[in-house]
Amino acid sequence: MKALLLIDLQNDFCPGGALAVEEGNLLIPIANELMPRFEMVLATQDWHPANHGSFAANHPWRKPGQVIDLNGLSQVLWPIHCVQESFGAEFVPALHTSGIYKVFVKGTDPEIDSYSGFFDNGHRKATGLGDYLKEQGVDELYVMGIATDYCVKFTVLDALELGFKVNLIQDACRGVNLQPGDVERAVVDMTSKGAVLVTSSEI
Ligand code: VGL
Ligand code: ZN
Repeated sequence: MKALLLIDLQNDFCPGGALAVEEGNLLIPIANELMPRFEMVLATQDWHPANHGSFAANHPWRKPGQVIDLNGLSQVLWPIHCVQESFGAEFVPALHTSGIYKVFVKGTDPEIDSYSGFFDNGHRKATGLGDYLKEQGVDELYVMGIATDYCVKFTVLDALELGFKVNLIQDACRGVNLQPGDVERAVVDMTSKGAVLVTSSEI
C-alpha cells in the first residue's frame, strides 16, 4: 500500500512563523488536494518542550544558525519554534487535518533533536512511524513538506534505509537554505540513495 506522508506543515515553518520557510504556506493547498487520493495519510509534527536543546535561547550567548555539540551530536541552533501546545506548533489552520489518520510527534526529548519522522538524530529512539507503516502494510511513501534540507531529507533517508520505496513530491517541498544550495544538495542526497522525484500533478 501507498501512503502520503506530510512533514511538519506547522505555523512556525510558514511565513510569519518563528522559523519561517519561504513559501511554506503554498504547500497547504497541494496537501489538501493530494490527501483524498491516498488510502493512508500520515503526518509528522515538530513538538518541542520549551527547554529544548536545539533552541539558541537555551544556550547563553548563542545565536540561531550557530552549531554546538549537544550531548555528543552536532546541533544547529534554531530560534524557539514549535513549542508544545503553542500556536506555532499547530498545523496550519487551512490544512484539512481530518484527512490525517495518525500524527507522529518528534523532538520531544530536550536532550536531542529529531529531524527525521522515524528516529531522533542519534538514531537512539524510534517515533513509532516505521513500525506503524509496516503493521499497516505500507511499502511505498509519497513525501512532501517542510523543510527539504532538514526534516524532509532525514525522514526520506531513514525511510529508504528501512526499505520503503520513497517518492519525493518535489514541488510540494520547501527548504531553509541556511547555506545557499542546501536544498539542491538535499535533493541529490535523497535521489542518490534511491528516492524518486515526482510532481504533485502526476499523482
Ligand atoms: C525543522 C529545523 C528545526 C524541520 C525542525 O521541520 O525541517 N528544521 N526543527
Ligand atoms: Zn525543530
